Amino acid sequence: MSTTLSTPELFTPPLANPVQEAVATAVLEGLSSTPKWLPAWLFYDAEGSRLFERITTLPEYYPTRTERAIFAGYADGIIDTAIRTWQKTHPGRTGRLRIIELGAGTATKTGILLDAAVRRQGQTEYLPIDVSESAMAEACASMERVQSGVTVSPQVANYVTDALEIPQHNGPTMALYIGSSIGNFDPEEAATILCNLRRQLQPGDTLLLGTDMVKDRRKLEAAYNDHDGVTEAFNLNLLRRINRDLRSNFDLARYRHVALWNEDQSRIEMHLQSLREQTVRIPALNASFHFAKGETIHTENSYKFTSKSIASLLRSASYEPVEQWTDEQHWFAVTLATTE
Ligand code: AVI
Repeated sequence: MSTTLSTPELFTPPLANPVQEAVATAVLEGLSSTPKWLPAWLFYDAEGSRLFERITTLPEYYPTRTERAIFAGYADGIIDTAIRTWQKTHPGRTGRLRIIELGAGTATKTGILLDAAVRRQGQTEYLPIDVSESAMAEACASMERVQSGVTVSPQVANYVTDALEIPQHNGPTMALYIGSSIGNFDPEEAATILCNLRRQLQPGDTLLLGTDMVKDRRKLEAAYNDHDGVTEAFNLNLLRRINRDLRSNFDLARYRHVALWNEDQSRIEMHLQSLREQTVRIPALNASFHFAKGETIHTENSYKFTSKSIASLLRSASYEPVEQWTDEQHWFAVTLATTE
């Protein structure tokens, strides 16, 4: 007996674009695993990015405003320390500080540091590096609108998977990786990202790393279980995105958002839990996935740090911590580290 690929059961129409192809690969791998998981980058379609922006303004979600307050309080000191660190390895030399950023910055947070650099040295070069061309265009437009004295040179690149290529510079470079974005990667992936960046930096250059800190479980869990349900919508939107990109039929009402502190791993875990036994068909993968009642899809890790774990992550990627700034309650930390 022969089967033909044109039967409705077996024919899978091709996907329209490379992003959908990447979604298909990730979903096939994650939902075929035990336990099931999905990578956190899937959150960030247009709606997911909008929901994340809302999360950063929620009363329970303290990281964004705490980091912003640290920048507001210490920006001049941060810029000064970065310049002095470089001067130690380049005695007698001068040069303008250049700021690069992994991820497209936002005018509000990164702008505070750029303002301080402009106050200190005048015209300042800023190079944001982001995988999303549209996020970059938006960030550049808002940055140039509000920021005089800043020259923006954007680069589109995937700094997680690819080696970076940053242009040479005659003077100090400070690389920003802020917002506790590093916390969404497992420790080995986090070290790889920082190592890739390290290869592009020169002796005396610096990395400014923003990290959310370990704290009371209730405070942590509240930040990921907000009263208005925005984080719940952000988590569930991942299924809506898969439905759209892969023509599947996830019923969002049959899953619930779960966010819990895992003390052993020092991370908040987000999951989507199946409220009943069910099978979901994903036509673009020509596959079906079975869910037991109570089974979960692990959708995100958000690692939380201590000063000690920050130092050991930095050292594992060949950086040496220079100075750390934090808020009164030690909820968030901003650490400057050098390549030597
Ligand atoms: C982007 N990232 C640092 C956020 C975090 O806190 O891990 C993503 C997020 N997930 C749920 N709320 C916010």
